[in-house]
Amino acid sequence: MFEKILIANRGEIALRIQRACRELGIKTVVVHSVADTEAKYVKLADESVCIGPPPSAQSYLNVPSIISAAEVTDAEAIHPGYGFLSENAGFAERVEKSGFVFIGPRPETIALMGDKVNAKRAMTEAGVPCVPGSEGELPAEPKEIIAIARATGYPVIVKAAGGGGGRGMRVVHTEAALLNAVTTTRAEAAAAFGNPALYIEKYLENPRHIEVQVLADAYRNAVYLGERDCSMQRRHQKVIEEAPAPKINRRALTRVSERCAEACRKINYRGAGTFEFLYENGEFYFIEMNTRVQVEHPVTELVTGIDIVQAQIRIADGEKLWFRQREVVTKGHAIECRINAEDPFRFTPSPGRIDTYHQPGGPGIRIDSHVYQGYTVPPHYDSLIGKLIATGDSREQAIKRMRIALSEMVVEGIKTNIPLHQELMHDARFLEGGANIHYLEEKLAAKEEATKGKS
Ligand code: MV4
Repeated sequence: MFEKILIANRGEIALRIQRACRELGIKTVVVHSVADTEAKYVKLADESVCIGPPPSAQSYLNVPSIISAAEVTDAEAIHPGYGFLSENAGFAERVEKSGFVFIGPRPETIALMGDKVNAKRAMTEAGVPCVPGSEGELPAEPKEIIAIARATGYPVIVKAAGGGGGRGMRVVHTEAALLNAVTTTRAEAAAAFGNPALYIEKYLENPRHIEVQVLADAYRNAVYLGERDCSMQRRHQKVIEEAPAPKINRRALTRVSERCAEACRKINYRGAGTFEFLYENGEFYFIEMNTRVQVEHPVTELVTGIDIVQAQIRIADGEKLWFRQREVVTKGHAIECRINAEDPFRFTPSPGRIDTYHQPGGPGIRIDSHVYQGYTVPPHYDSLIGKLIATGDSREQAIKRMRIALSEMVVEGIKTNIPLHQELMHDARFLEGGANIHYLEEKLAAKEEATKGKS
């Protein structure tokens, strides 16, 4: 096993990776920006290296500094966490060319999935059902584009091959609006991603966002660890995630999950991965694959008992998968509330000093957070200050425990979205289960309308 791993990330996931390393008996090196010098997880690490000023571009995205830090500390492997360089194929390649192990898939796999047209083609070939639409990249010829959209059927969505996660896409309702939408999206894609390639899909009006977690080793063994429902989101930021997904077509889910594991074997996938699907009318449609550990991985860990971060490390170390698909049994229910330093209903960031902090606890409560009383949330990064995760034998029990935990939790000095979570844990549509990706935004818009002029 590795003796020392460098963690190329910050915040709660840097601490989460550090804990996985500790349990595996691996020493840790944390790289950090000037803004994170006083962070507790930096002091907890065996070693730390300051790699630059607060802006991410000069620190957490600074590839030469990170590689140098690995060299001077004699780290053997680099864990990229999520965000930052985690899905940057060029970084993964530099890591490996410099003689370190990248804890994640092969650079070619990251590049393949980063191009959404190629990713869809690979998944179609591997038998994973995709959203109907253009076969591959859109041609330049207007007549052909019109024919493709017509064959797909309106409404359609025009997406950038280099996009993903909600960037670079446009919904088109009529043929009259098509070519302008294509021109605009193409220009945006060229500017934002350096890749003007586009594709078209049937626009699904009211889907849920369901994702399948997989683990694959370097020897074409692959398993799926069940699904997560991530539909409760606002502006492509997930707010609540849960496992298993309530009110789902279980037979369709099992079938699609098996296809995901099979696709991993086919493309020689390695490490942890997530297949993102839209789910509508009992059917799953692949949209994208994420090649990193995800923020919401704990809900899967809690229903399967499998430590996904440790699994990533063991797989990167060359270990063969140590369990089979039939040994993956999910039990109970888990719900995660993302706790953000932000105004709970206006969503403006609220960095600053946490003057008072009390963490909840008790049966079925897990908190993944790097913050503490007296900690200052820096303004330079995303607003996630922790994840509150509740488990129970049933969804109802998990919700009850989440309500209690939220009521116990005290964060003063900055604003957090805890009040939003408290409201959602009593929201009739959430309690019913199975709300779609638009539900939260519609609820917030209705609330905004109702309070207009009152404040
Ligand atoms: C879609 C869609 C409807 N139909 N594709 C947004 C993020 C990116 N990963 C894909 N996205 C969508 N693709 C088709 N064919 C609706 C969305 C979408 C969405 C998807 C998942 C979670 C939240 C979302 C919010 C708005 C739109």
